[in-house]
Amino acid sequence: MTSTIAGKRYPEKFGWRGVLEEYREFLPISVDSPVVTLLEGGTPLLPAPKLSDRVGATVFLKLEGMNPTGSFKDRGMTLAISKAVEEGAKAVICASTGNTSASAAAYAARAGLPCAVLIPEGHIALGKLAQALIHGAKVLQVKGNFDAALRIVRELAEIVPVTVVNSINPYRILGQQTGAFEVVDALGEAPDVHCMPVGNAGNITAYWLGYKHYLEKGRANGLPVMMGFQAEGAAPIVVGHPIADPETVATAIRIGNPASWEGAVHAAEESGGRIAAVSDQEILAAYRFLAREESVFCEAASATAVAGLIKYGVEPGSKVVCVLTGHGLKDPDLAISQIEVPEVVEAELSAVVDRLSLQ
Ligand code: AN7
Repeated sequence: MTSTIAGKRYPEKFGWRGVLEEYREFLPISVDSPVVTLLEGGTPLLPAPKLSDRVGATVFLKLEGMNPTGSFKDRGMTLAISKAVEEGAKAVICASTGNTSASAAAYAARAGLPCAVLIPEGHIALGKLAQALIHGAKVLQVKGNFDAALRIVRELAEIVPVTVVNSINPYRILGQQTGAFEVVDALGEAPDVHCMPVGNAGNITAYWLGYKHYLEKGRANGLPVMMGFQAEGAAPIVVGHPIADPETVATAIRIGNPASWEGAVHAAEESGGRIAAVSDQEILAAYRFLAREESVFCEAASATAVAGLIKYGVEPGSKVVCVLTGHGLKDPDLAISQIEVPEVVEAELSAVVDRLSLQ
């Protein structure tokens, strides 16, 4: 038996083939469409026993940090870049709080396309900047926030021939639906409650679309209640108007005017869920809890999903999925700020024995 990846034949036991090949029938690609893939998706759905005990439910963590560039963005980027190639794009561009730029840079490099990136000066995690740069993107730091950078990207695309790969590109959302497909495939049914962070609101829009799409196709027998969480200082959807100066420790979701605002509101309303806010303190507490109790090192933005679950709770016994959108290693500075810096000792057995209370 063989299977196809990006137009080439591989042995069946090669394994996971990336989201476009695995979910081809649910996505807008034809047999002739080019497939630019880094074998994204197929991420673990990890049971979380301590968190389950804490909230009185059965909780699973969707580890999106296990994607090729360390975040969920790869699911949408494989489709957006594949389509850009199919449509003869000459270059791609995005504004980003970090993860979109890392993913765009990697997939553009794979496709041999130039990639430009606008980031808010001084407000992206160093690991993400390193990724965009090492994959060869042309990076500009804008003296403003994400919303300003996205506005410039939209305006630029009107006057130069460049394909925007932010989630205003519909292929990004369509590709990100595959996260919902995988959750249902892993559980054998839709969860009761789905918790996730909300920044530019593309991902909650995509998951809701994906759950509904799978139900329509007869692959699921129900729909979850969608719970989206914003950081208190960057919670435009919760307060009901754009925020001019969003601020939060979770820099990935430091966004004041989300592009998919309507999509998030629709997902919450139609599913009987809500969009709610959590404080930076609550986010950091969830971030430490996940690392210490569940051995999952995720981004602060990702921990927002769990902070919201802990704060707002669920019906006892519910089956809950929290999407942990990005890997903690992207921002080691934040992790270090949350712990005590290791003590320095002499290179002698006695000095080490004295300091470690192991006896
Ligand atoms: C780890 O990279 O917006 O609500 O420019 O990196 O779909 O925006 C990142 C967003 C959650 C929010 N978790 O998702 C970008 C960017 C992480 C993220 C979100 C982001 P959306």
